[in-house]
Amino acid sequence: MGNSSGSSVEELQACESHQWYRKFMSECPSGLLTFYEFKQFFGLRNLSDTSDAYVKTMFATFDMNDDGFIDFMEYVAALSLVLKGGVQQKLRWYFKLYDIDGSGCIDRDELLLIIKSIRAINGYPYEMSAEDFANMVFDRIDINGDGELSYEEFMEGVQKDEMLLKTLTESLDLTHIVNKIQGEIRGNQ
Ligand SMILES: [Ca+2]
Ligand SMILES: [Ca+2]
Ligand SMILES: [Ca+2]
Repeated sequence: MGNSSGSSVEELQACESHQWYRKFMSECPSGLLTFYEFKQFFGLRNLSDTSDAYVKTMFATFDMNDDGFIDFMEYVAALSLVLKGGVQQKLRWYFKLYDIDGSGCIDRDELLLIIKSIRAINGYPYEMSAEDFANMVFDRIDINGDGELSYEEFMEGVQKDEMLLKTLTESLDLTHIVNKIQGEIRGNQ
């Protein structure tokens, strides 16, 4: 990152935060986003049961104090992760998201559910079946072959593997959704 343009970048970010704050407060005057409002906010409609469960898990990882609502601080934390977070930071968050039962490992069923949900949300066809894709992930990064991905296996394996990194991180499409909303915010100025 260059230092010469630092101040203008910060100004831009401050300006954007303000826009995001306005959007948050206009769509959610109470200051607390429920799961239903969360889906509305990100334009997620008519989700299948699988996708709905996935988005609910996503909501839960953003709801850091587990009170069932996303407040403005949690919203800002989520946005800054999506917009400015580094790879490590994002992967840590993905691990938490994918480990649905919070056991500290991602098992095959959890990964399969995630892959299916991501595909349902993205809504375009894939060459490889979700089952084959899950098996491939385990072949590549379940180093000790116990059928579960530990935090270390996930962090190291995904970072070393360009294709998995791209698929597992870009496929969440939250960045894409956020970019879309940013476009709308800019358009309304
Ligand atoms: Ca909360
Ligand atoms: Ca688990
Ligand atoms: Ca393992």
